[in-house]
Amino acid sequence: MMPWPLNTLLLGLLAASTFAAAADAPVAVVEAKIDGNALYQTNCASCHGADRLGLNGPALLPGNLERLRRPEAIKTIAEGRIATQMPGFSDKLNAAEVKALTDLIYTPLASTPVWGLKEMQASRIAHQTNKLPDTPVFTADPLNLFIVVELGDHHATILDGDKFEPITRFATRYALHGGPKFSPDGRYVYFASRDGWVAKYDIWNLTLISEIRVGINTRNLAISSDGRYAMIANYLPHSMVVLDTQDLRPVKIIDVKDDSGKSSRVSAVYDAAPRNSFIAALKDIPEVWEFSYTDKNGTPSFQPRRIQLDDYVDDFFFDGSYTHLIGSSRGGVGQVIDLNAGKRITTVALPGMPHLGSGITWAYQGKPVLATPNLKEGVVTVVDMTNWQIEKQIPTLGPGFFMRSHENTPYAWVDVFNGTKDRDVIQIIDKQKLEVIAQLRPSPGKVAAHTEFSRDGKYALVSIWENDGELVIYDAKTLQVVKRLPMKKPSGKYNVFNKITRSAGTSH
Ligand code: DHE
Repeated sequence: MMPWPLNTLLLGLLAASTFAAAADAPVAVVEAKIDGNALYQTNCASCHGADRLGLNGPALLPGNLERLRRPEAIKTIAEGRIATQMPGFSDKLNAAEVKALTDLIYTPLASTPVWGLKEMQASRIAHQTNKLPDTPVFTADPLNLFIVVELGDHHATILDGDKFEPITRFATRYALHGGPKFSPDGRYVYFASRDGWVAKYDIWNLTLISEIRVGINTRNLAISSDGRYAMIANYLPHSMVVLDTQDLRPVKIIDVKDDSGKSSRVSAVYDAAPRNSFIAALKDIPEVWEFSYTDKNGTPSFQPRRIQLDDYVDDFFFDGSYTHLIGSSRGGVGQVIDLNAGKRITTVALPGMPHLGSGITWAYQGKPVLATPNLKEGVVTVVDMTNWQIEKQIPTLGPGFFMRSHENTPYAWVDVFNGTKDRDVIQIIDKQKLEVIAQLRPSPGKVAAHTEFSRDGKYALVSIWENDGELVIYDAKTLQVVKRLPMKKPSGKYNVFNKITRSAGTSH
């Protein structure tokens, strides 16, 4: 980085030349040039990376901004972006400075970063190669553990889900994002960080096994239902990566491109266990891709089955049998895709910006319903999954982010994380009345978000989203606090049993 921003130097030169020329009028007027790069380093680099390759914010390169037109980019820099951590800068930067930043982010880098097989292999670290015991080194129920991701200082805690006592706490890569995923028996947990690191951790032996960097800017990862493969979705490069879960060795890298050669970021990838496949949606190409992992002759080919659509899919959810995918795009309509037929069968009039990734299902009057919080409006939308009609819009105190329930509780819990006020509230919805019946303030004045239930559904754990935050543990029936545990910005917590049994009340 330059010791002095270019605009300071130019202003200095301008002042000097004005002084020197004072005696010899007329003076030429030189306009100070705004240095977009210096502005970027001051205002953007801490989240988007000094090199614009992304950190906990996405990469800011022309190839990754394809769906964001310049006027929208200007608005985003000035006003912030809904449903993300991106603040508005209009109080710090003037219009010309915002424009200079916009010009910068639409300028290609001098050299395009490469992250291929060679780079991945070189990054792989085998922390543990010895065979470790096949029984847990602790006495707690190995299926009723919670993995708590603490974003505040980039650690994870393994929590005994009966005693609510930490078993261990260990450092993770920087800025984990998305739910960690488990092996089918719950022994191993896999993490993905926003900057592309995937880690495999042996919960029973409390030991980190291996790590590999699979991308520069990563979305999320999925584990096959047979436990053999991990599939990772990337924003940068425009790729998907398959790893052998045994040792995290790369099995296949898939360039994400359409027939014309246009490449795309990947919105996310999920395991569709009943179909024995991974399903991914693309951000810049209106397609959904399915990768079967049923072996015909040894290693699956991981050739995508491409389902072409009329609209992009940014956020999505599946029905219980994984026959239907319900997708939405920022500002678009909800579309229901029949994965067997390989086409869109209907649309759903979802208002605002539903957060389908946080959707949950339950039985209501004998039929399955899907409920989703909304990132833009104070409403939880309940959709009848037999006919894709809206059953009810439940008004809430403000836009939410995460929603959770469990088979053994009559309630669903939703936060006001995306609101401008009441962000310290968790609202409790009665799943049969379809209305809010209680609201909790776990720690008044502090942001509360992300609930997860214990294995039996008797306890609900809520995060206080602060660097010096907490897990607040509730009796899910009486709605009384039973314990508080200090944690560093516990962004999410994941119960082994609920995840590996695919509880309808949690994310998969
Ligand atoms: Fe997330 C899950 C996408 C912003 C915290 N988030 C996910 C998943 C996706 C996603 C696709 C599911 C992945 C999985 O579990 O396999 N998130 C996005 C976005 O597109 C968005 C809106 C913009 C972005 O910056 O990428 C976004 N997410 C955020 C945040 O700002 C949050 C609050 C803080 C952070 O960590 O950056 C955040 N997202 C989370 C968490 C989960 C998640 C805690 C896991 C939820 C779960 O319980 O499964």
